[in-house]
Parts: sequence; structure tokens; C-alpha cells
Amino acid sequence: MPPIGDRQPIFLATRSEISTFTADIIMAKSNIYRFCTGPWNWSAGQDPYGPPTRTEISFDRKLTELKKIGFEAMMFHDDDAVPEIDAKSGAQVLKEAKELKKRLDGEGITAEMVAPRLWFHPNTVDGAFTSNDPKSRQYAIDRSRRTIDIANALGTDLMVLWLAREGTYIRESKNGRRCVDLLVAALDAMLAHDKKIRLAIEPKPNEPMDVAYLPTIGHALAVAQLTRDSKRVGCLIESAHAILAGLDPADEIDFAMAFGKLWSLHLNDQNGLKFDQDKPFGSNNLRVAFNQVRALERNGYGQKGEYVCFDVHPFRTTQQEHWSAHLSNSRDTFLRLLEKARSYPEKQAEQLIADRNYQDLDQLVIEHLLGGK
Ligand code: GLO
Ligand code: MG
Repeated sequence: MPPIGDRQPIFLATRSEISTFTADIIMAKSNIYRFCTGPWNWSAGQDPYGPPTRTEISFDRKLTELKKIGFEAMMFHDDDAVPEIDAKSGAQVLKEAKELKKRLDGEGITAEMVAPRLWFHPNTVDGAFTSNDPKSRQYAIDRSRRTIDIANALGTDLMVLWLAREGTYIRESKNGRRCVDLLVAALDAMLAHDKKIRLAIEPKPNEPMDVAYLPTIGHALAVAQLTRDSKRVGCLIESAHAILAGLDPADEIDFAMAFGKLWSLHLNDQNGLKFDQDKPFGSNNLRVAFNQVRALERNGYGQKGEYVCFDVHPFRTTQQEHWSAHLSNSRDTFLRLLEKARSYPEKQAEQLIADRNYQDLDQLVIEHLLGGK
């Protein structure tokens, strides 16, 4: 294994280690994976064509549910943490954030990250950091600074930036080169606001915009390099977003982790190039999900305290009493695929690779996922 400097340590169990695994050891080792989700992931079934199909679950119920389904952390939008944030003074926002921290501590739940919700407000109709209107751009930066203050109060140094409206409906409406400069200026303003905050960009190629400015991890990490403190700008990979960009999420994981920059993760699934589906992890393509788990394993994801978050939603048809099944199912699937990653017949695979027998390598993977003959 080549030296990797101060980048992420590599964790790749050898075949001989794997063969000694008992079920217990596998479970103990899986402890390095800690799970997280957000309050928005218990959505009520509404879509652009119809109203909710379930009643809203209270925040308190969501909070107490987490531990029961094996989750240790919650991720927040700024206004999940402090509702109606725009109507409140800075002091009030901080007071409420500190109250929330106490509630989280009481439940033994960690705040994984906070993300500014920059896509709801009238000021962000034409984009936030890349709006053509300077007042809107200022609003977006001011609100992001508040989000950083909330992150501090909740005890996390991670802010996630899903750049929902940083793109266009028609390309002639904005200047792409200028938008890169505006994004860098905004990231710089956030980095200057707090010396410790880390920014994780969550790329997505489209939706709600026709075309986004930072569609992939490569784009996110390239922009990071232009900022005043590139060490504090990394990324978050969402499986569905990678698939929407026509990429394999496992490759995005390997790429980000080669830079030591994968600071959070939104595992889910997606059936091809259509609306963002946020299906349970592994729901659509078990093999693609397996390869994501393998990529996380070989790169040691989680060893620096990173969480495995599921950005999944219940199907619209889901009934009230099954309100958490999409989350516990995603976690179960992850753990089952972790066993598959750890029991993968590495030696046999290596031989087939050496023989350039990818035909049988393909079948080896299929047989392994099917449970062996
Ligand atoms: C939507 C995104 C969204 C973000 C969340 C955190 O496509 O995945 O759910 O992850 O708002 O910023
Ligand atoms: Mg997401």
C-alpha cells in the first residue's frame, strides 16, 4: 500500500482476516459505522401532484425514535434546529439552538451537521450565492453565517452546502465564470466567519434547477482549491445525486477519499435519470449499493468520526404505522452488505483479475451477492 501522508487511513481486511470472522466480530467491527438521518427524512408523502398521505410526526417523536432504530446522530437544516429562523434575532436563534443542544444531550443524540436551507426564501428564487441580485447574495451569506453559529451551539464543526438553486433554468440568464467566482467568495466569507468550521459541498447535477453549477464531486473539490482555506472545504456524496450525474457512487466515494475529503454521506437509491427519488439504500440496485459499502470499507470511512447518513424518504404509499421502516431497512441493508463486503472472496477475485477473466469475476460477484451456491 503506498504511503498516504495525512490523508484517510486505509482499512482493508485481508482474506485471511476475513476467514476468521465470526458473526460477532463482524458486528463488533461494524461499530465503526454510526448512523444518522435528518428530520426531513420522515416526510409525509406529499409530491408536486398530491397532498400528504400521512400525518406529520412531531420533532420530539423523531428524536426519541432515533436510538430505537439504531441511529446515533441527527443532521439538521438551520430551520429544523430553529424554526422560522428569518423572523428571529441572532440572540434568539442562539438561545433556541442551545436549548436544542440540551434536548439532544438528554437523548444521547449527536448533531452531525447543520445546512442552511437556501432554497425556500423569496430572496433565493434566482439562486442564493449565485443570484444576479446582490441583495439576495448578501442574504444567502448572512444566513449561512447564522447557520455556522447554530452549528457551534449544537457542537458540530460541519456545515453542509447543498447548492440547490446555484444553477439556471436557462443558461443565458447567468455567467458561469462569474458564478464560480461568486461561489468562492461565499465560501471564503463562511471560512472567515469561523476559524474551525468545515464546509462539505453536496453536489447534485439537477433538480430543482435544470442545470447546476457544481454537479459532481470533482467540481466540488476543484472549487475547494480556490478558497482561502481549502483544507476546510470538502464534500458529501449522495448516492442518488451521483447516479443522476451518470456516475457510479462508489467511484465518487473512492475519488473523494483519495483526497481525504469525504466528510459526510447520504446513502440512498435512485432508478435512473428521473426525479430525485431518495429510495431506501439498495432498493434499486443491490450491486451498486454493495460497491459503495466496499469503497467505504477500503478507505476507512467512519474512522475519523464520520457518520453514515441515510437521505431516504418513505414511499408515498407507506402507511402511518410504518413511518420509520425506510430508515431501519436502509440500515439493515447496509449492515448485510457490510458482511458481504467483508466476506468477499478476495483471493479468488484477485486470481480472476490476474487472468483477466472478468467474465467469471462478474459471476463471482453475482454468486456472492446471491449467497453462494
Ligand atoms: C436534496 C438533498 C437534500 C440535502 C439536505 C441537506 O436533493 O439531498 O436532502 O441533502 O437539504 O442539505
Ligand atoms: Mg442529500
